[in-house]
Amino acid sequence: MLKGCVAWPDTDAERYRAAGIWTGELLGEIGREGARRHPGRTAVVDTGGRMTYAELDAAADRFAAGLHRLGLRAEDRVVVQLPNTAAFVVVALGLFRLGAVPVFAQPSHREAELTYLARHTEARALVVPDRFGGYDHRPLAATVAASAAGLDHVIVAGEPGPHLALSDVRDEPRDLPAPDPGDVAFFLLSGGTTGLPKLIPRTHDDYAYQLRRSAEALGVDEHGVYLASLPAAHNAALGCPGVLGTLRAGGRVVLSPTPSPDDVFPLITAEGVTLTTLMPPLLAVWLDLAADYGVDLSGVLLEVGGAPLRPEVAREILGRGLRLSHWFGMAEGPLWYTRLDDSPETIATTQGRPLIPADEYRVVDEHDRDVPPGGVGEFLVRGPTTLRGYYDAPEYNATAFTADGYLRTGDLVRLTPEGNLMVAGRIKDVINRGGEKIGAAELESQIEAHPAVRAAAVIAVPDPALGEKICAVVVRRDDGGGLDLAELRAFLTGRGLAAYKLPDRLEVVPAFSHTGAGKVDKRALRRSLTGDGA
Ligand code: OOB
Repeated sequence: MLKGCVAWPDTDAERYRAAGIWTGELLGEIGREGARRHPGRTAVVDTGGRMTYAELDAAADRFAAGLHRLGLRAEDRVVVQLPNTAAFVVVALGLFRLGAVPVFAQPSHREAELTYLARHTEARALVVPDRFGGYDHRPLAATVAASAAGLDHVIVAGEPGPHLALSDVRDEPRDLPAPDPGDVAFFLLSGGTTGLPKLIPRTHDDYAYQLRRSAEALGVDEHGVYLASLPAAHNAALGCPGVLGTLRAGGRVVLSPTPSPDDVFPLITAEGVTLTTLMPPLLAVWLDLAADYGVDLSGVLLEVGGAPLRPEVAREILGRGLRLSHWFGMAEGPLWYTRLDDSPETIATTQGRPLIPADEYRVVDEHDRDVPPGGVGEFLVRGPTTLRGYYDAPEYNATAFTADGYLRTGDLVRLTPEGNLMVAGRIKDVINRGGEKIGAAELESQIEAHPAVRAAAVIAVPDPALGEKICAVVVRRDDGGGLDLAELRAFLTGRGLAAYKLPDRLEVVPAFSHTGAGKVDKRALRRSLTGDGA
């Protein structure tokens, strides 16, 4: 196992292998069978063009060989920040084939996040686009490389500027030693833990099983056409079954640069999309605009999760004859979903049943005692796709998992008598802004760097469109100078923080009240600012 990662205990690993859950499949094999069986069929479509299975397979091999020639080897970490383009797929498969370990960053991440990821994983290379969404990633990459020791290679998809062009990182395919399927294939970013963002190691064995199971569950085979409209770097679009699961099944992947109707609706019609993954706020926008754009969504299975989906919206979708699967998911591994033949009320009001039949789960109170049936408690999960430890975080791991290996999700749930999951809230200090997760502690420490701020507490405030927005509550320093929302946002942007983490609202209070445990009493803050103490 890669240093800093926690393996499953041998007894569990043996059980998962004996049950045919972990099969030794390598993620780098994705695309190979398609290239053999139907080389001329389209594998990937993006705004720049189309790639067949044969082209994708060859490009991934050449990229892996090019990295090898540069001196990269198995287990080397590579931060990958690419938008939804064919380059994302080529880079991911090439790295898997080399056995190097991609660290998937979001396109919206900036200096603060990328530098942290590069340093924390001791990355040897960084892959970025030239420009995306009007932003030039090349100077950003230069800054990150300059402050992360050992990051020797910046690779740019597109015009490279002073860096290496992705199109030049290629060589004649060569035989590379196969990685161990039980080892880490890539890292995902956690959607919310205490302190700095945590990294989730996903192994070949565990992710290959997630891809297989989720493709089976949603009926994705070689006729499937998957639209990635959320970033492919996020578990929801990467592997549920997403980009990788669709290619594994021999289907076609359509990559949209953004989830906005202008980008996705023409692709849905032109490519005959059969499945896409969405977070609830976008779903509402798509529903509102589909008729105006003349797009027919009836052929598309809508896979929705990541944040609470209002039952009224779900009922409207089903009422229009559209197909919906309602998901609870985490980058850490747990996945639950409603089946297509579940009743409309089950689909509208629950997140369904486990995707992974071998998962073990509990709903517990604050003393880790099982709550009575139907009661609300924290959701604990352990299983063949759920990590046993965050990367290089032994102290945090001691609290984030039970002694017997269950992940404490930080989500409050209850189970219906039929065994369906209902998310009821959370105890982790995270803001879920329309599906984007913002760790309060990370943002608070950034805000506290402002000279006018003595102390900061970040809380969620309700928002009709996004579900939650970010409110920064601060106690000022007497001598710190002026502070308003626009200035605070500019300050945080100047510190290299991604735009989705910027506060939507700023409140100044004279002092914080504290709980008995000495923490800022966020419930009291929420109550005083929103009338809601939940
Ligand atoms: C997905 O993954 P992450 O890692 O960005 O976020 C996980 C967290 C969960 O712990 C929970 O707090 C929240 O997102 N969440 C939901 C939810 N699904 C996820 N909260 C309420 N209702 C839901 N249906 O968000 C993710 C990963 C794979 C598939 C789908 C979503």
